[in-house]
Amino acid sequence: MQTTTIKIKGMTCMGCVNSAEKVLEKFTGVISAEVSLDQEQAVIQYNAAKSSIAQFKQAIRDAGFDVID
Ligand code: 9UX
Repeated sequence: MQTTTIKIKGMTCMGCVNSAEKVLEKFTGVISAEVSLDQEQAVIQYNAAKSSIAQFKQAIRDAGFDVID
């Protein structure tokens, strides 16, 4: 299992946080996704054999938020 932190901009309320968590938790490889509004980031525990950081970033962008690389 791996852990990654992705920096996210553009979340303004807890609804945004829930949306971001939901898109991340859809990936079969994601074990847990904790998104913080204050810290503007997602901490994701995942199985790198099943999903990738690039997929997570794309999903967050598709949900309407900005990812800082
Ligand atoms: Mo809050 Mo965010 O009303 O996508 S849900 S701004």
